[in-house]
Amino acid sequence: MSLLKKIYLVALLVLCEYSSYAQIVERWDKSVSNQKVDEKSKWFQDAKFGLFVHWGLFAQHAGEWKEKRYYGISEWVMNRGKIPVADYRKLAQQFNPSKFNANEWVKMINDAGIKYMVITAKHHEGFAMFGSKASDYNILNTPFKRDPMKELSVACKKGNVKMGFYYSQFLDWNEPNGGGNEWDFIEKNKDYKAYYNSKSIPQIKELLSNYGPLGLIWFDMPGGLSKEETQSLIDDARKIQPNCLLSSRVGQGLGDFRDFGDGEVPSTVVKGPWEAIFTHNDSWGYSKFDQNFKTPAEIIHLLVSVVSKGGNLMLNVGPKADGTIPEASVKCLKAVGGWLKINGASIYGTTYGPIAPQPWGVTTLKPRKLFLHVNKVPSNGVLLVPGLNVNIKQVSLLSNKNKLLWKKDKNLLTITLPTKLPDDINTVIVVEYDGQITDSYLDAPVVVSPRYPECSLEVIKANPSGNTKIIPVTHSLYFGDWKHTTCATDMQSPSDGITYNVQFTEPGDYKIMLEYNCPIENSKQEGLLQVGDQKFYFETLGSGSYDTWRPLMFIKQSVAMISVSASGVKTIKVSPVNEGKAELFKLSKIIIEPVK
Ligand code: H79
Repeated sequence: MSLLKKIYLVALLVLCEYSSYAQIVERWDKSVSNQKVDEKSKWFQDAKFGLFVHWGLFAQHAGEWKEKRYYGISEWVMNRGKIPVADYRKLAQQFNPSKFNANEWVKMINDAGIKYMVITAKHHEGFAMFGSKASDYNILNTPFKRDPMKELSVACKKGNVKMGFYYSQFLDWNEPNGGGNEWDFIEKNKDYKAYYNSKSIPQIKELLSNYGPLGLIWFDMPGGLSKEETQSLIDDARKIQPNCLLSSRVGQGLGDFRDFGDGEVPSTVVKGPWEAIFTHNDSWGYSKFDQNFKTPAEIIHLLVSVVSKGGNLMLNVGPKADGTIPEASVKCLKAVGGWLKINGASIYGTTYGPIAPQPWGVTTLKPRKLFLHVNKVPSNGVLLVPGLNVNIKQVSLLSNKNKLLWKKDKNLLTITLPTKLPDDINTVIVVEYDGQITDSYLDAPVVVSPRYPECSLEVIKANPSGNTKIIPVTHSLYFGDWKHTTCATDMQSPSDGITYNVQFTEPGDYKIMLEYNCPIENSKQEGLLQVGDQKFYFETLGSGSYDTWRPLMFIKQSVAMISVSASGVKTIKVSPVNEGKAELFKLSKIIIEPVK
């Protein structure tokens, strides 16, 4: 098998591993409400916000090797550049993060409202960022000579931050028997078990033995072990620290909490402990060539969206080789912390929101308290909250406790917002109630209101028919910086398609657009949009091919103008007209825009 083909196969396997959540998350899972919180993972489920830290020798090259700039994830440069072990190891001779200060990091974490930190003890490059007897390729043998993991574990304990270690258990490009390096070593000579026994398992034991109680070990990229062997690795870890959680990437379907793909939020509520991992920019390790940092508003919206589905957000920063954290990340974390200081009650210790996402935002829940996260303000200042079959006691702003006017008609709560909301990014409203809210997340129609510039019907809320699949489509922009878009795919014959129930809150005229990806060669096929019994035929346009290694380009096509004469529920359906040579398109959403 050619090397290229092999890389491609590995990539496919990895992508499958990373984006297979469609198989494991039952869509709109009705049993979610009976979620049982395991005592051991309670702290994790309550924490909601973690800091991921990717720090290693890759911070020293920072994406640049021999005057070549590598765009994309910097921690993979050794692999990408096929850098010989002997050359790469020289980085260790210069590594001296003299500005590193564990207490400053923990202060930043505390100020950001972050409850746990997971730092790379060893990434795929093989270098241990801790003092290790199992391998001399470790930070004590650099000019730095200190063990930053020790310093961090002490500082975290003082600052009440749970500490966790990332450990890449299979890939190790420094070792002849480790996974991944086939430019220095010959694959057929590798003895993965020998690697596990001589380095990986001993180092995992060192981490569990020498740094006090750990919140979790974050494994990544499983390989080389059977289910029994993986279980035995887990048993060994449990013997040392029974309460330490292990990430699902330990492999073989095992582990205590679930991680999705890098940079992926599942499209719906997911039961049990889970985490979405995102990096602040596109690279995990520090890169000199990545300025694509998310703004505080983007992070707050991401956090709220993840928490409303029942998960944690673990946000990554990449410290530099001098031990400092990039200014953009420090500033952003501070701003997010400012928001959490005021609105933390609507995040920590909550469970997923029972109300389906609305045009204004999402919800989170505590017993007798429903939190409304208002990301977008309706133009008439009137907020509609459907699906509330409970007695409302009081509605108020979380930040200043000001009471708001409200009325309830059947299950629809109407709230009058003040002219100026306390927070432009996300204002939280507390609805206090009696009784048990029914989970309308599962079957509520998608709400369309003319009081917003546009309403998106995300495909996850559609019912697929025939062979249609609703799955995350994965691609990367530069190299390994995965992005995931949930799409309706495999609509190839008239019996395939997706249907929505859409609740129009008011009569009016609306423009309907489809957002999709369609390779030029598959374009010019006919599709049909049905709104109630009105039919709108259209021909697909080409937006560029789908390729995992390139940006996924979407096109917006306007296919209908409709007049809604009364508020109420309508069905909207999209399907191919003919038996196609290929799928109609990858549909990401239907956009409904009030005509102004
Ligand atoms: O630590 C960060 C990444 O370095 C790590 N996970 C996050 C948390 C990670 N390791 N592997 N992967 C993510 C997925 C690997 C995908 C691959 Fe590829 C596809 C390996 C080979 C082809 C990405 C693209 C890396 C090289 C090309």
